[in-house]
Amino acid sequence: MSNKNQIMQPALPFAENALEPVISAKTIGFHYGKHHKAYVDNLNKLTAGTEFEGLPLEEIIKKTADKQEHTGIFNNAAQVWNHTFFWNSLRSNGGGKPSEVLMKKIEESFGSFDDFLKELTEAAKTQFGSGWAWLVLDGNDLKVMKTPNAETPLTMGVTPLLTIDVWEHAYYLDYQNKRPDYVTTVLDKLINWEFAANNLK
Ligand code: MN3
Repeated sequence: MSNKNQIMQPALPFAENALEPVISAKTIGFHYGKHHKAYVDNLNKLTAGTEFEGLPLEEIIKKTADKQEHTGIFNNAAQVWNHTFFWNSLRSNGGGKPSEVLMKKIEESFGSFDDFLKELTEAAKTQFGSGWAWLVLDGNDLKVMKTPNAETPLTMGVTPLLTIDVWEHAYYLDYQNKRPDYVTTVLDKLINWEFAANNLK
């Protein structure tokens, strides 16, 4: 059952096994096929017949942020958006260094690329419980942020450039409790700097 008013789950931008061995096909299968899909399905159930049915995803997120009576819709909508953004933040044979324009911006904002990596890694490691680590553009400066649960920089007046999902479901099958190993390996091998650079424009 589907109709034109429903939010669709975008296709993965890579094959389920494309990120191996850093993230297994099994993890991607559950994460995209069960977790991400459940947020899409729940969102469509919760918005059916409401003022939010048929609105673009970003609009649903912005209209329900910080509204206690719409927490359920916000959480599912933001998680749909955050996950799609996360898939695009990754690629096989990613990692390495960003291209010139983004690199220059990173050096201006953080001092050096290594200092930036340190700060992003620290944010991802220390986000208490479930959440996300982000690189965002705030005015003219790049910043590292972390958000709990479904919270998203999209509602905070900044432009997200890339994200890392640090909910346990993102890494537990492959890394168990070793979140730091997951984070450093993803940054080293999978981060899609081209995607981040394109979000700068
Ligand atoms: Mn997730």
